[in-house]
Amino acid sequence: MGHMTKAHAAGTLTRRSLLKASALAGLGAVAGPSLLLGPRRAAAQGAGGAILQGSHWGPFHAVIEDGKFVEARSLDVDKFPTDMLAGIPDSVYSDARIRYPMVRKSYLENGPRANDESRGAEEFVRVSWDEAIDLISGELQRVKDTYGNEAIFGGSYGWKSVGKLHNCRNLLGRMLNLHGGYINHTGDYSTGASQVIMPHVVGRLEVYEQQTVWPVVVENSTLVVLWGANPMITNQIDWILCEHGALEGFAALKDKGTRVIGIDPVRSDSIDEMNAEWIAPRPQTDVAMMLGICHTLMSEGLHDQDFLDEYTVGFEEFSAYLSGESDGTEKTADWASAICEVPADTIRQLARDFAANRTMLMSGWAMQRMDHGEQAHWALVAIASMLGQIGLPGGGFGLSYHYSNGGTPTAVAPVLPGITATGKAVEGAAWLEKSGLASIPLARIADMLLNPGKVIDFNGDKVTYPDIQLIYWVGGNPFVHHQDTNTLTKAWRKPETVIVHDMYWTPTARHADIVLPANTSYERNDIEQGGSYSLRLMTPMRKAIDPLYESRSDFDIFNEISKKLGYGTGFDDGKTEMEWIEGFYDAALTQAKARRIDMPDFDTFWNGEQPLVFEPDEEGLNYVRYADFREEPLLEPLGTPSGKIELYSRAIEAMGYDDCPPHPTWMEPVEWLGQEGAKYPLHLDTAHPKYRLHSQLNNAEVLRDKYTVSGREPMLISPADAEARGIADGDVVRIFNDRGAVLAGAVVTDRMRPGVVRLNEGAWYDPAEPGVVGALDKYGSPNVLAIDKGTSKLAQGNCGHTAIVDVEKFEGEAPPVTAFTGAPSAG
Ligand SMILES: Nc1nc2c(c(=O)[nH]1)N[C@H]1C(S)=C(S)[C@@H](COP(=O)(O)OP(=O)(O)OC[C@H]3O[C@@H](n4cnc5c(=O)[nH]c(N)nc54)[C@H](O)[C@@H]3O)O[C@H]1N2
Ligand SMILES: Nc1nc2c(c(=O)[nH]1)N[C@H]1C(S)=C(S)[C@@H](COP(=O)(O)OP(=O)(O)OC[C@H]3O[C@@H](n4cnc5c(=O)[nH]c(N)nc54)[C@H](O)[C@@H]3O)O[C@H]1N2
Ligand SMILES: [Mo]
Repeated sequence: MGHMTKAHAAGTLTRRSLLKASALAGLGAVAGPSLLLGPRRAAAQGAGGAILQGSHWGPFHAVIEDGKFVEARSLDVDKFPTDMLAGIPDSVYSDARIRYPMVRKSYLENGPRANDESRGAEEFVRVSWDEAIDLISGELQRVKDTYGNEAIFGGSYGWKSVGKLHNCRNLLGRMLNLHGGYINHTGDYSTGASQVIMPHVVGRLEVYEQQTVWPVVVENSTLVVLWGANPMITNQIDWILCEHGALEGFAALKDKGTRVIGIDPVRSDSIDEMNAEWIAPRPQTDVAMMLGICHTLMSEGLHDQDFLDEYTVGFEEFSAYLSGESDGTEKTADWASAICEVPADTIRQLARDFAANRTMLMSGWAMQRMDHGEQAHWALVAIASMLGQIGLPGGGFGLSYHYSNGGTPTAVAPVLPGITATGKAVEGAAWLEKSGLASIPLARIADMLLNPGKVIDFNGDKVTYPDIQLIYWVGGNPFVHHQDTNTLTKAWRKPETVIVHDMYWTPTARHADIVLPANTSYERNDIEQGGSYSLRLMTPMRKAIDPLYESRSDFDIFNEISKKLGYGTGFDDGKTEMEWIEGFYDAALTQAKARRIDMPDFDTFWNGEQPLVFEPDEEGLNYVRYADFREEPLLEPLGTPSGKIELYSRAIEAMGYDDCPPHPTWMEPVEWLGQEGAKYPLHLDTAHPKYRLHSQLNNAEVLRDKYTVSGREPMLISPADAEARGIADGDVVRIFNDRGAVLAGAVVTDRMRPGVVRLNEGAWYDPAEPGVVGALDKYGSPNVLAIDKGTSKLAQGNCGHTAIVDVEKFEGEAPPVTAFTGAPSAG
């Protein structure tokens, strides 16, 4: 078959349906002027004018005028290019760009530990590259000699940039492994709770796996539920290159007129776009609502006992909990309603509708990014098990329809290898590579820094915190992504040295001792594949412009440090950038040959004007998740101890955790709106932003112009809550709780359930008094307000969505935002 022909159009998708979808107001996913509605542009300009590149936002042509990168122009293979492309050139040239190697003044003058309270506050001094490399290699050696490698934290979590070679996190790990090792992290902020509990429940990670594909959903599902998912927005990006296939899927679903229900305290862009029925539970109470649905299914005899008998274990224990036999409380719809504030009749009707239809329960991840977050997806699996549609076309549940375009049919394509942290090839998913001496659950980082030697529970194990003296961070932004910024500010003072590479003066870079300017992926050569599940695309990422100022690639920086430390060619294996890239391609080519997949030679690929496009075969087009297990439960058992879906887990029971019982259970979060004597009246929803990838592109002014209010991050609030506080649309407001306070700009909108305000994650922390614990954040980073607590002893995931707050109109003159102005000093 031909694998490099035109992009595959999923299922019943037609060009007409795309046009229709794109013309609809409110579809955040459909980009502006360049797309669909007008005549297509010529695919590529002449050589030098437009250079094929790639990003988390999709492949694009970097349009170069007079040596300047002026436009990231979408390609025809991308049917739903994102508005965020417009922010790419803008961010590259933004004032926030780090220009030179920089060292905090007193650190440079007095050495490690110098005046560490001024981290984040003090000015930086420019140094030469030679000085910077000397300083860092000397410091890595000193810390190793003095404290051992266990004192070096290289866990460095974050979204970096795409590219198989310039994978800065793996490059950091590679350098530190040469140097004897480091402390790594385990888990991530995305699915911290779910990725730990799902293996106990269904024997797989689940959250990062292919979904029943879109053509099958469109054809078979008669009811689709977006349960705490905003796929129109969150599918704009991919962990690797984005190909936006799920947006084609949703367009086809809409075209068909399939019924969609959205369960979310916010009427999201996706709910609007899909014309979905909106059900708005009180935040953090979905587990109770799910139990009410399970109870209704059971009491009305709508559950599939045959499925439960054959494919699950533990329904007996779980049903004893539903009936109240085990704990004295019957989990009726009325019981659930009192907690989640969705009318009991609605809960009962949902149960009946789920049972009467071929129902696909699509869940996002916010629900597990909160206290006791393990329970939500377990309870969802319980509903799906009782419905008995798991493994049927268009039925069951899916935990990745909103992420990296899950459900886009998997193409027949080779897998590109990439640079590894250990220097060894990685079996299976590359991000699961084990590297380093030990790992801590990453959302416990502040706790780790503050409490060396402390022992915590984690998924049946004990983890002892190391005593960290050196932090090395590349490709992540903890001063934005980690919960409770003020505690982090305190914790961050603890190590003797903090080193950061970034392209931009992020809040994290500002809190370092040594800051190095990385170049962007548009200033170096690389190669990448996309999407994560579909493997539909492969593209060269050809250097589009020369590195700005004195920026260098992380590869070159770590290579120099490694050489300085005496590791010779241990880091680069004696190969150049282009030799590495060609090597990755050739490995893919070898796989392709063995599988009879057409692929051109490297030169043809590298000089191509368009990405390679791979097509799915019949198997890919018809994939139904769990169909194999349903057909052959004995031959295709799940990876759980019983081989079946576990609605009761003996393994979890054996751990004996009070905050993670052995079956899906409602437990009150540490703080929530229904709490007796709740100290603050509003819940803070910190969902993912429409015009950013977390904090990336916050420094792009063209995008900020679309969403900021008075130059600040927008805070969405219901008309009732705004009126009660005398807040008008456009006002500067102060959002606060015991953990801190931020300014933001009010957007008064009926999209918000009363009692809930939204401030998106990823907003750059902008302290009015830099480095000071408790400083007012002038721009609006929600993590100043979110709690720093593990979801439970099982997963220790983050609780970014656990925060109650109050809001008031900010009186007086609001201090100007300075987060995006660049170095906090000359240079
Ligand atoms: N309250 C709350 N908090 C949350 C969330 C939430 O929902 N609510 N979501 C969480 C989730 S799911 C996630 S994944 C995290 C995201 O947290 P992060 O992954 O830390 O967020 P990013 O903004 O993507 O940070 C990536 C950083 O890497 C830099 N970078 C990019 N490419 C390169 C490179 O080649 N070299 C170097 N040296 N640097 C590079 C970018 O400039 C940027 O500063 O946030 C989490 N935090
Ligand atoms: N544009 C864009 N896309 C992204 C990202 C980005 O930063 N920008 N980040 C990517 C990453 S790393 C990740 S992990 C994923 C994140 O994917 P998700 O975690 O699924 O995304 P969120 O936006 O945090 O939350 C999804 C929806 O859940 C709702 N929600 C919040 N609390 C509750 C609740 O208590 N109950 C219910 N029922 N719903 C609730 C939110 O209002 C939101 O509409 O997105 C990815 N995609
Ligand atoms: Mo994430």
